[in-house]
Amino acid sequence: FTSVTWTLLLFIYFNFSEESQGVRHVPVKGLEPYKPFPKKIYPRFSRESLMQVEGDRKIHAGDQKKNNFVETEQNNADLAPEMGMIFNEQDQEVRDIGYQKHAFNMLISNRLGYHRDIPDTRDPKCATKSYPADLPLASIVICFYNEAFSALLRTVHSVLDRTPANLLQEIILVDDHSELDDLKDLEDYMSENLPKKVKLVRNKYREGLIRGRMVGASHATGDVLVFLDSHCEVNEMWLQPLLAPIKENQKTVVCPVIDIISADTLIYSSSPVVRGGFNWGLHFKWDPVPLSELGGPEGFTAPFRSPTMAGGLFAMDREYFNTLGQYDSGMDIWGGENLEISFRIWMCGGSLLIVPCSRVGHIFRKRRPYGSPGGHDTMAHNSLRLAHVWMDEYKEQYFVLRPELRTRDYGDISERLALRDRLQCKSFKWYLDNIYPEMQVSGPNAKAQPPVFVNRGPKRPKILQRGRLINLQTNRCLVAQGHPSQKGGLVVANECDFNDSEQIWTYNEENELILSNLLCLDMSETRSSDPPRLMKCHGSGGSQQWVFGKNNRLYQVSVGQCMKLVDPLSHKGYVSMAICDGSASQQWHLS
Ligand code: LR7
Ligand code: MN
Repeated sequence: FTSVTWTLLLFIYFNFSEESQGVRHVPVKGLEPYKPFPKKIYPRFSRESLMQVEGDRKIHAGDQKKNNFVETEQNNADLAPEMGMIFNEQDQEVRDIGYQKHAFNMLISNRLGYHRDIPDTRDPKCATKSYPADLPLASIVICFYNEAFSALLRTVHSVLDRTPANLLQEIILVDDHSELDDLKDLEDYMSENLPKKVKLVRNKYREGLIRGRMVGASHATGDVLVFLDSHCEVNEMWLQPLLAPIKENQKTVVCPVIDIISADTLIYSSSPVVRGGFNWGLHFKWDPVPLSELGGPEGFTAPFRSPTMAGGLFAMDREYFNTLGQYDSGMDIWGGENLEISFRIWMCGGSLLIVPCSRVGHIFRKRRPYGSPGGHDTMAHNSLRLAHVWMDEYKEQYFVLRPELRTRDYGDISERLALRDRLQCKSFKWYLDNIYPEMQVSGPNAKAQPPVFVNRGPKRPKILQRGRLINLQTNRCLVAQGHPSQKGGLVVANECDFNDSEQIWTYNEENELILSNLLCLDMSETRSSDPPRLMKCHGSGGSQQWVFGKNNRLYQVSVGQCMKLVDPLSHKGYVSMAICDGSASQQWHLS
């Protein structure tokens, strides 16, 4: 009966007790006291590689003088597509590991450093607005799990750079038991480079972002809590427009407009003004803003009501956060808490607004780069809790779509039901009728007309050029190996046939290359060694973004490499991606 047996018994006990409760409920007070990270030098990317890019496109004009690269300012307006260019194996490694661990281009994130200018995406009228001088003090809470060091620090610095010091009580970083090595010198960086206002709390166990935020909030001392994800950049005058409506009414919860930071290029771009909704699968979605919500003398710059929030970026009076029941601490890791707090705010007497004059960028990834301990579907677990506590008879709409969840255990919700009772919250029917009338309900509860929407219409990128894509070494044309309508089909360099319209490419202002008006030339982001192929155009750049550059090169933005004819002597005409070297096999011309 040795230690092995004991370990086994403990293992069984913990697993069993977790299963039987449905969740591992770790109370906030059981928090481990703050422990510093062990020291380790953070590996920085090679400066030489960047200098080559600089020489090429002057993307760091004015910064060459400075020695410490990480301190350089990057102007987004000059952010060249070649920012992700790969010059050597080390670059390749940073890029590939970055995509694996973080699902965005860490090579570019690292090269950007911790400060950069971003475009002011606000409506120009916002700049003329003024706010009261005596706004409440903000505590910024940022939870992170295995975040890329450069993205986390850019988040923190953007807050420090663009927030008036007299409104900033503190920034609380909650490390949710991260496992990455390169986060270990955060403590070092903080003591050397950051003001005391930036604090670090480490969770002893992986709590997930929901309990993580509760931990962060419990350490806060400011009047207002402002939650941010760990891969954000706040924009000009972002905080004042959020604090002002809260000062006016403690029960107002506000969200900024969430701008888009591309996961592939890190380019910051403006988001349309939309509001939050959801579907009966209990997934958050964006909706157009009904005309009735906009208008008034302030027009598009006035805060407007939103049925739900995306979840990560919002500000709320700290006292109100507590009286409204914080979050459901029985929810794990990720998902559902955004709808839960949205329903709770509206049903229990508060209101949820989006403030168009406050803009914060967020890196939108195509996949979530982490799982949950034990591989549990935490979204389903959390949604079940939310449905059973808040949705009354309408939870049936969810179960119609997810019948397998009808009998799934969701743990103890008695505390949350008691909260709903204590706060004397309204019914879910009231919420649907008054706050989200456009939601379609099927069955006996079907509803009246949805309101009229602002119609923005799809944007069509302008065509810059049309023609054949010719490899200059061989004078062969890039064509589909099979039929150009075949998704996933490869492209090869063949004899040009000037009567064949299926060899015609269009190149547009989104830098897409579209063959025969059908499919886009595309690269796999995670398997950069795969050859280019034809895929449905997705319109979000990155893997479908191609740039013609110096030496007739055809540069792929997300992969950071150039297209190359593999063997000019072979008639097969295979192409692949390779480090850009200006050689003849890498020269292409669209004509
Ligand atoms: O176990 C975890 N522990 C954490 O601390 C898992 C995550 N986290 C951290 C993570 O490092 C990040 O800072 O929590 C934050 C949010 O996690 P993300 O970035 O993986 O989430 P997301 O951006 O994919 O998802 C959105 O929905 C989530 C539902 O639970 C949260 O509410 C996120 O905050 C939310 N993000 C946004 O609202 C940003 C805009 C996205 C949109 C639309
Ligand atoms: Mn996020």
